[in-house]
Amino acid sequence: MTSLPEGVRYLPGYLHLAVQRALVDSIRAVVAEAPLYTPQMPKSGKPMSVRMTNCGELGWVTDRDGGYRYQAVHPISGKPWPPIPEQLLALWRDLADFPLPPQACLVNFYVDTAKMGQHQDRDEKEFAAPVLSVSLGDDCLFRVGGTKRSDPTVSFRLRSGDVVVLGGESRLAFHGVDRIYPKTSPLLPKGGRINLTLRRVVA
Ligand code: MD3
Ligand code: FE
Repeated sequence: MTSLPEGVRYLPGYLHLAVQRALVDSIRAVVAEAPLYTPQMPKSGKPMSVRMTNCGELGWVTDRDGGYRYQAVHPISGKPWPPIPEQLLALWRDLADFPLPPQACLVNFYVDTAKMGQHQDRDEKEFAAPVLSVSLGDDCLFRVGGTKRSDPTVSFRLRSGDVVVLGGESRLAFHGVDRIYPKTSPLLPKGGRINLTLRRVVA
């Protein structure tokens, strides 16, 4: 496979540096309210290498006993997630082509050695809404396939400021992050990569 699945809108360099910096400030404020935690895989309890938090009325969480799910509160503090920053709501209005606002924003933080295995995003009930992804900080090698795990895959680099809108067929495509390229962006002083995904969870 040489091209992206149907329904992917890949917008390299969509966010200017000043906007990326402002977003990092907003995410720092989110993380101050709702600290990054280490999610666990369902059943095995194996820790993920990516740390996570959320903003919005719902957040995606996972732990050994509860598995993958959306919930209204932080799994450790028990407090409601902070609101989604206005810049992200505006980005959704501009790009999502969906009449309702996002309900969840998952914040993924990757250290140099972190990765995310191939998976589908299917814990939402609303598949008509796209997933909107924002990358900040170091580059990563991203890999996407088809709607079956055995489908061929294509790899590409995601860079700071890139936005991807996943609609149509691609909404249920297998995808994952194979590696981070350390020190490829000066945006985060201590390095690493942040990925934000805006989602509609229930109709
Ligand atoms: C899906 N995050 O949180 S989002 C996730 O970079 C997740 O942290 C990844 O997968 C991350 O569930 C990827 C960006 C993305 C880009 C292109 C895709 C997701 C895609 C193409 C098809 C399907
Ligand atoms: Fe995903």
